[in-house]
Amino acid sequence: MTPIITAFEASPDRGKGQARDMRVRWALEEVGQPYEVRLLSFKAMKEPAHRALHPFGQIPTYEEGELALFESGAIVLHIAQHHAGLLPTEAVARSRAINWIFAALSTVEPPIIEREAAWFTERDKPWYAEHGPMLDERVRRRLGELSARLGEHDWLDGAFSAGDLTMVMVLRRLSSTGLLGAYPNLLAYVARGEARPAFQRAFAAQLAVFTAASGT
Ligand code: GTB
Repeated sequence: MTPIITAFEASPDRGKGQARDMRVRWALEEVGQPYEVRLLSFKAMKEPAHRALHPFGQIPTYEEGELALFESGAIVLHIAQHHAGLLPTEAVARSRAINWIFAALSTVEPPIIEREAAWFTERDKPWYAEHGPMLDERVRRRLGELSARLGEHDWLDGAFSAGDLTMVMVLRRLSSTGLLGAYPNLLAYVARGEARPAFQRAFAAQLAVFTAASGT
């Protein structure tokens, strides 16, 4: 059965691979699973039909027969668990790879999102002069720790896994900030992820949505 995912009809990043359907597209491409995409406007995302799938009225969702999922991490994990290629088969190594999915989403991503949200909503407020550097520092702390663990390895724990896919997507959120620049091994890690043919296909598919909508 071909899964159906949802994505932005008009992504604010103009299809540059930041919206979270990109994680799902990349995972599907890695395992060679074809998929369909239902594009949604911001209005449609908040309507009852979509909220029945996604209680928070967001993208991405994933439908496969009777199954409907609505968290990008859960969707990536589902894909990785049901197809070969994104998780080791050996149980201990598999659990460690899953551990990295959660580390990306629960430990590394939150300070990145908090920093970005504050920049969008508070940067003209008087307190931002103190708050902004503090949020930068929280991100740097996590990047330093991650950089130390990655060292000179290509991937976080052996072969490329769903943990790396999720971590690379989380780190890409910093692309426009310059914060990754202090960690050459993390920059190289993100570049290695982006160089994977499956990433390239997913990125092209997401960009094509914007290109088609804008007629460019
Ligand atoms: N925890 C959920 C998950 O991981 O699936 C979070 C899902 C989420 O944040 N979805 C966002 C959404 O639907 C899109 S991805 N937002 C619309 C809304 O809440 O009304 C977040 C996102 C959006 C846009 C950019 N961008 O343009 O750079 C980057 C990331």
